Amino acid sequence: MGQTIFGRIISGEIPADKLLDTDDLIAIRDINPQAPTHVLIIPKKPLAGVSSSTVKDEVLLGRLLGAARELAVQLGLDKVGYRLVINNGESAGQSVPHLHVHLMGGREFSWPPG
Ligand code: DGP
Repeated sequence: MGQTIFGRIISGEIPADKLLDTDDLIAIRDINPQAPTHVLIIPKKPLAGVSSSTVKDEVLLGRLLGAARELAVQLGLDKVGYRLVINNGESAGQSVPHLHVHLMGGREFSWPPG
């Protein structure tokens, strides 16, 4: 897989507003926020999406949700609620083919999402 914009942010080539940087993931503010708080949690491993992961990635997949949980506390969203989204594939709205979890909060969300 070629380098995506997230790969270039992970390598430091492109700057981003980073909230977290661990051995296996980063969290950055979304450049085009869909909520007052909108953070992307991105594994450093360049998986294109959930569909590209395997059973070997399950610890990493769990870490993405664990990071979301911790960030939600740090950002004051845990008590009021927040939405986690993973778009998998273009028809689902995925525009960057590097797995990422959207953490959004600070407004009301409707369901179904449309
Ligand atoms: P998705 O559509 O699920 O693939 O989400 C991709 C998100 O990535 C979208 O909400 C906008 C965000 N994004 C795209 N390019 C950049 C960038 O260069 N920097 C940051 N911080 N976010 C970006």
